[in-house]
Amino acid sequence: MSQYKEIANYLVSAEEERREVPKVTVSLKPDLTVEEAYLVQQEIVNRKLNEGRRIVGPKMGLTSFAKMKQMGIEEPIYGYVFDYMLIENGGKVRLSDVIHPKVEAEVAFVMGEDLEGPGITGAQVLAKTEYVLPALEIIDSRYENFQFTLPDVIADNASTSRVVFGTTLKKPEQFELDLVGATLSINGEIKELGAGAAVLGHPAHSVATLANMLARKGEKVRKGDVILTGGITAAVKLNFGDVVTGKFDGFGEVSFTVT
Ligand code: OOG
Ligand code: MG
Repeated sequence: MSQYKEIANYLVSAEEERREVPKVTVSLKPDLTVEEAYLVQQEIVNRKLNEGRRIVGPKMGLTSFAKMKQMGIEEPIYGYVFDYMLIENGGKVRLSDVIHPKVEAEVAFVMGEDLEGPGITGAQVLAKTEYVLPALEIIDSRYENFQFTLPDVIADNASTSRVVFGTTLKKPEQFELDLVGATLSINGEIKELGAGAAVLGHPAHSVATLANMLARKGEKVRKGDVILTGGITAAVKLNFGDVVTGKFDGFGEVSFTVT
């Protein structure tokens, strides 16, 4: 078995058994590079596809200037959302299904056409977008204490765990997505707030960056992909009984309960 596949199995076991594990770079592979981390991630994706899971779309992570600065990086990361990760709006996230979840408010894009980099711009993204919609992403690093290096988090499918999409679909031209404000409340109390501009200046830039990153591997963003563009707000830790609500200006609400 390749070492990448071995690391992929280590991380999928942690996810499936709902337990946190030491970072890959602690001892499994201390010299893991970003390029190798994406090969591990690819093994995770292949394994899930072989098990009959379906990809909903790619997701971008670490797209806020604050998170990039904190991680000391110049480029965001991506991972993949699978069908089994979807929770309906108003539904439940069971704590027993996850490890130490956090939630963040995001804007998602549904692509109407393929987007093939390099050189994709935000304007091109908007022209090829079918709809935009609000989302709450539940991230759940498989690593101890939710702590990791850049290669670790890439290998771990960018902490992807669950997603709740809102039910209000809008055409992107109805909005100035950089100015869309969002609040993230737990049990009626606002915990975090922000605007679309927190995401690389404009959420469309996040999709453009994704297309340009995928182009390096000869891949593209596909028509029908539902893409999470990255947290507008900081991520908030979830606890049993939390009622979580994301309110997005012009988009309505997205919510779920932690049980
Ligand atoms: C990595 C995933 C971050 C986002 O929107 O920035 C992410 C992490 O912070 O665990 O999904
Ligand atoms: Mg996210």
